Amino acid sequence: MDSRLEAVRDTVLARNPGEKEFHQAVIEVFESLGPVHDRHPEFLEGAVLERLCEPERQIIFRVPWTDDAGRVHVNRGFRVEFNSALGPYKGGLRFHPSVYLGIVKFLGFEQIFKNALTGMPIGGGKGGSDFDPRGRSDAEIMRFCQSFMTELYRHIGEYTDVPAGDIGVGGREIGYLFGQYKRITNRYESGVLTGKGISWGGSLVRPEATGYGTVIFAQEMLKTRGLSFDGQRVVVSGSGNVAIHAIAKAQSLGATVVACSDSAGYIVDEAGIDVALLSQVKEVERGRLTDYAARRPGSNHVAGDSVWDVTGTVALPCATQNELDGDAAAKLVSNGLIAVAEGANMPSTRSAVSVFQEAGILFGPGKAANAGGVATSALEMQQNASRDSWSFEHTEQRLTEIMVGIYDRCAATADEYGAPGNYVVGANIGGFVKVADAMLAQGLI
Ligand code: NDP
Ligand code: 2IT
Repeated sequence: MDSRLEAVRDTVLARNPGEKEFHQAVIEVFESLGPVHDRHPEFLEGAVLERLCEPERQIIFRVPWTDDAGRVHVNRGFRVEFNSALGPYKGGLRFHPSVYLGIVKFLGFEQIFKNALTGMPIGGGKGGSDFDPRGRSDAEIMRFCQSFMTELYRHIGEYTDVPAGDIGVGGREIGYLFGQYKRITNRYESGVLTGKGISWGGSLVRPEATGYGTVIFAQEMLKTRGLSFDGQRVVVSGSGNVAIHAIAKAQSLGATVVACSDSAGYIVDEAGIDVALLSQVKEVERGRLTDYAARRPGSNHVAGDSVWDVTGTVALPCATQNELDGDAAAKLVSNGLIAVAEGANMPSTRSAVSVFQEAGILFGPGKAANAGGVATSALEMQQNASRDSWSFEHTEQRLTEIMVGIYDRCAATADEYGAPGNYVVGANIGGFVKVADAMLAQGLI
């Protein structure tokens, strides 16, 4: 890391003790930014990095709710409004027992650069709760969401902060959250949340957008080697929103997706994952991958072990942070890997990224490769602002253009800074310069 940035890094680490995922995300970005500060000394003089690492506002609140037996539970809610240089804070809500401030801040920090790369007018934020939705009834989910929004509503708005989904938050949760916001404020403010249902202000393609976008980004990388998805053997982690649509898109382009996972294990299906069955099991029935294996002849379920043990030419990590470490990366490389595109946020550890880069693997970092979700959220905001709704074809075309644009920006920026093919450098510098310029233009805020 550039020595001028080390002191800033040390201060950030000391001011935010115990937040290891936030530290990791900050260090990973700082490692790319030395050359930028040679060209732009005004960023150092304006203390842009110091300001960027300190969220504009952090909200932590109590979320009390009752289960179906009438027992009272208390969870913790978060919304970190990280940076509004480019637009209202924008980013998802995550409901998962692992959520604490360090996770929300890593996600919010990544979101600043990701959102800048989309070229859309959106700042960066993230939120969530340590609530565990697993095994909860719809009525329990609804009461939790209503309680969560009863505090959150005063901090958000279409021009202020626009949450959406992430792990554990999908269309059902956004519905309950929107209903409570409307009830408290007496406003039908469509643009306050994205990921809404299609009949009440949502956008076509938003459910598919992150997974589709990840595959589009991977396809652009493959083209540089004269390759496409046709004939690739793809391994995917996760089996939620991002994973399911990444699998569908990769297979529509001629790949065979032979494996996907959840937190209990993975399935191998050499004939190619049956997306309709996977969606039925995971999205409709909210079941487990063992249910898929039981109903799909020729597939098998492996409990416990890592999905990265499965041989593939393309890997799409679409589950969670730090799910792919250096050992897994080395195994994938020795098994013939060509490309990795991150559908999840920071799924590869720093040592995994080094292994991929040293082996010459095409590597698309999450803040670029998974930006299709938030970009389509911005398209949802556009439709809401103009009280319009676009066709699937038009919206998908816009998504494709945005993803190719993000790829081109990452590739061109990597070239410009003397690191051709290094999309980590391209994404970090491309996102940072845009936000830094806007921050300086807006004065000391
Ligand atoms: P879902 O809740 O729909 O699915 C999450 C999947 O990841 C599930 O298969 C889940 O398994 C698995 N998973 C979650 N946590 C863990 C864990 N600690 N260990 C192992 N597996 C885990 O979430 P999404 O698909 O929306 O999100 C997946 C990733 O994509 C996240 O990193 C998210 O931040 C990122 N992302 C999401 C976007 C979106 O639009 N939804 C946009 C951009 C990025 P199980 O069911 O067993 O918990
Ligand atoms: O990580 C992400 O980009 C998301 N979870 C989507 C955010 C959004 O506002 O659509």
